[in-house]
Amino acid sequence: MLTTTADRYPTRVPVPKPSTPRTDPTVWGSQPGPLDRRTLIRHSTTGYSVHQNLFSADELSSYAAAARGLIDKPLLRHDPRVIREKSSLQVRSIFEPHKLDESIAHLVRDPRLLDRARQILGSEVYVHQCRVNYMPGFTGQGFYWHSDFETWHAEDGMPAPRAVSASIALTENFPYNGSLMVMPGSHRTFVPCVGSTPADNFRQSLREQTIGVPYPGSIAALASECGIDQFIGPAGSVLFFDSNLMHGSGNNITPFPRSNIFIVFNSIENLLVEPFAAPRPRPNFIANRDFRPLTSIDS
Ligand code: 6CS
Ligand code: FE
Repeated sequence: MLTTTADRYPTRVPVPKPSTPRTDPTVWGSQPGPLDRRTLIRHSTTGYSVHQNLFSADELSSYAAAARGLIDKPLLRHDPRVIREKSSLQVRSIFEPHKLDESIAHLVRDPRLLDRARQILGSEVYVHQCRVNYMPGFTGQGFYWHSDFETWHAEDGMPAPRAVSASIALTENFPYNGSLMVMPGSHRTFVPCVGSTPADNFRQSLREQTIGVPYPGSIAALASECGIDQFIGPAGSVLFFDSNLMHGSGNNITPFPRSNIFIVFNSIENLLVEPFAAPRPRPNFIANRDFRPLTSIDS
């Protein structure tokens, strides 16, 4: 008998629906790990935590070089994993860099990241999605306010917000070069979005998201309730943020690129099912369906 997973976070609805409270924990269980109690409480309350100096400058510059090297790879010129900016056609994101570069393959299995993700999610984890967002200087287009979980629930069939993103700064994240803005505490509210999901929506949404975008009224309400924080810091800074945290970034008109690697760890207790609000699942490079748990490498 085919079992269907209950949809506890309905979205992509025909008419506006009020926001609903999150009915899941943010930090799952109380497993031992590298995060102390104070950090776990802060992560649970605000929906994010910043981890400075996890990687050495040498390690970081090799990851940054690897990410830059992917841009000019002739083999990738017409690869669907390379997403270009709508206006400048410069590379906006490259998905699955961990399958394209050996050093990034190691990074996703680095215990300095894995052990934090396992502790927050209270289980073994696998990579749901990995991408480099390049946010090039002068022409980098931003990402409008959104909850990643809203998209991963609707279009990838992620049942619950039991996933955490690690954003690793490859270049300095200044306040003015398109750094990530987050609304602390917004992860505790689920904002249903209006509008059904077109087939193959990802072909448009990864360049500019128009479906799964909360109404300005909901964004304003959350912003006045939560405020807005910015993730800024030197290359090597790492932001862990909850899958349902409301976030966005502005355009980058400065000469300084804001390139970050995003690794999304999903719990093996939260495996993808059929999309909750889309005609069919997205491709594997956006929503990985190889659910084998990650094993750590010696860093
Ligand atoms: O659709 C997605 O999965 C991607 N879109 C955004 C704006 N953030 C999360 C993810 O990279
Ligand atoms: Fe996002």
